[in-house]
Amino acid sequence: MRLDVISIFPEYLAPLDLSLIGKARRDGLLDLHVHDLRDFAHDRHRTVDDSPYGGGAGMVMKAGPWSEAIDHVVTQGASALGEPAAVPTLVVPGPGGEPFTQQIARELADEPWLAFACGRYEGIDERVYEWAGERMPVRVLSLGDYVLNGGEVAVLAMVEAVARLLPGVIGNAESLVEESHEDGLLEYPVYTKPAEWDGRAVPEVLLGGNHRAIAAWRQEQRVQRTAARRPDLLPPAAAAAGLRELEER
Ligand code: 6GU
Repeated sequence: MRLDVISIFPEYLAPLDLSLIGKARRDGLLDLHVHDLRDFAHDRHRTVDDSPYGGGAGMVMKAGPWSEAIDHVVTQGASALGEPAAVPTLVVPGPGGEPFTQQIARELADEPWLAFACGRYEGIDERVYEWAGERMPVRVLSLGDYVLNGGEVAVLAMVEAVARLLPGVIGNAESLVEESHEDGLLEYPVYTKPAEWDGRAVPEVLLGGNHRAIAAWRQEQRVQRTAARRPDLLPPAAAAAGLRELEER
């Protein structure tokens, strides 16, 4: 998979050299390119922002540098892929986007080429979204209902969520299946040695070898935990039943 990231803080993406993502890059599974938006601003101060039409607080990112940067990414990427007509899916992280979920991570993991546009300040001139949308698929995606200073941290999260789904990135593919959000429930609690720690015992069922009993216990724990922490993930009746059971303990 090819990944391009455009940012005014390219150094913010340095963690993508580390851990599993760094290894995936060195193994040739991920071809990641980070671009400095300011390279596409042509005045002496390399200006990428200006005051908003209509007034208001903060600054808005200018359309010109963004269209040039995206054009550069498209041209360079298409040539590197040997497909002159190829375009990336453009992902624009922002608090006003569609919620980024495991389902969307799976969809993005099926794409051969993603480009991320990291906005800062009050956002990017709206005409960039229109212009890009006439040339490539565009997805505006949010990590959740809170505000970050820019898209860079969101890109770190999204790239990690997507890259770990690519074949070969995670050694043990089974660990991908039994995970929170893969089937709509949160993960069950896990324990390791010692069997007693701080006067706290590991649940008895896990110490015996009854695999059916263990699977049943884990599934019940997943429902309980989802009802307690994320009732929004359950059908209303299941959420209510799960909570009743919790209260009865
Ligand atoms: Cl994706 N970007 C920014 N700037 N803030 C956010 C976000 C994204 N998701 C939640 N808050």
